[in-house]
Amino acid sequence: MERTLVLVKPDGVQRGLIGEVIVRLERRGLRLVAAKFIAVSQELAETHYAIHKGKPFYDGLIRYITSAPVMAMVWEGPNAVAAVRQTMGATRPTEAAPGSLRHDFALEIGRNLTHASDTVENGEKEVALWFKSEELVTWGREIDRWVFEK
Ligand code: IDP
Ligand code: MG
Repeated sequence: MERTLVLVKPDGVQRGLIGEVIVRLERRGLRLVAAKFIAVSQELAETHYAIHKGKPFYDGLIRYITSAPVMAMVWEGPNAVAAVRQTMGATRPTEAAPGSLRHDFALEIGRNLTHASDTVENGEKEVALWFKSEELVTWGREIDRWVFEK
């Protein structure tokens, strides 16, 4: 089953939107695999956002993600990566589709509430970066056959 890393970033936590993010992912039919509420270390932030090193917004991004606790989660389901990116909306909130989280709750690209893995490959890497394998819960729900076709 495809897995993706989701972060409710510091602004989402401070604004009391952890529940809103979880509600939307649960309601979509995705299955929670792991969750932890943590203060992000400088080292974890730099590894997670290594691809953005050198960009003008990089220093601010590292300050943002380490500024207050985040809610880190792993969600799974068919096409989980694409489904979660769609539920979050485009990176720039003013370009996010109406009904998406970033459209409904954010205004600025540097305060866009959430992170979600952008490819299946990055999803696997990010899940391994943020969680130990023993923190990932393998389980099934009674309703899975009514949400997942196979
Ligand atoms: P994503 O979070 O939608 O995958 P990325 O392009 O991977 O977007 O950028 C990572 C994060 O860096 C964004 O979510 C946003 O918080 C921040 N970011 C990206 N571009 C800018 C910018 O131009 N100004 C400020 N922050 C930015
Ligand atoms: Mg990204």
